[in-house]
Amino acid sequence: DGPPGSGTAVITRTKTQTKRPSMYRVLLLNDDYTPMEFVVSVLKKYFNKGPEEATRIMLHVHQHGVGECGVFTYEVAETKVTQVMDFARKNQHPLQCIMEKK
Ligand code: TYC
Repeated sequence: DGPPGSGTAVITRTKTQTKRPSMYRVLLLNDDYTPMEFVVSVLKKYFNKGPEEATRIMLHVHQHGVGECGVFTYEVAETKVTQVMDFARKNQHPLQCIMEKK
């Protein structure tokens, strides 16, 4: 409570703890037309994967329909999706890149 008889309340403590940000998976989707080498190049260029990891992820997407490129905060995930979609469109490939909340 505040000063006696004032009819006011005083906030004595605000929340100090910082919340951890929500994390988002960035996924690649399979299609029948995007060349395998192009998908590998995307994983190297935008997700900092080496050649072996990039190939492993690409083959997983090719065989299972979808695969994870990485997990990021919202803004970073959104930027990756935009960059990959712009790069695919520029090269006239139908590759789809999406994000989903973990
Ligand atoms: N399925 C494609 C092919 O056979 C390769 C491919 C892999 C395409 C992964 C998209 O996200 C993808 N050329």
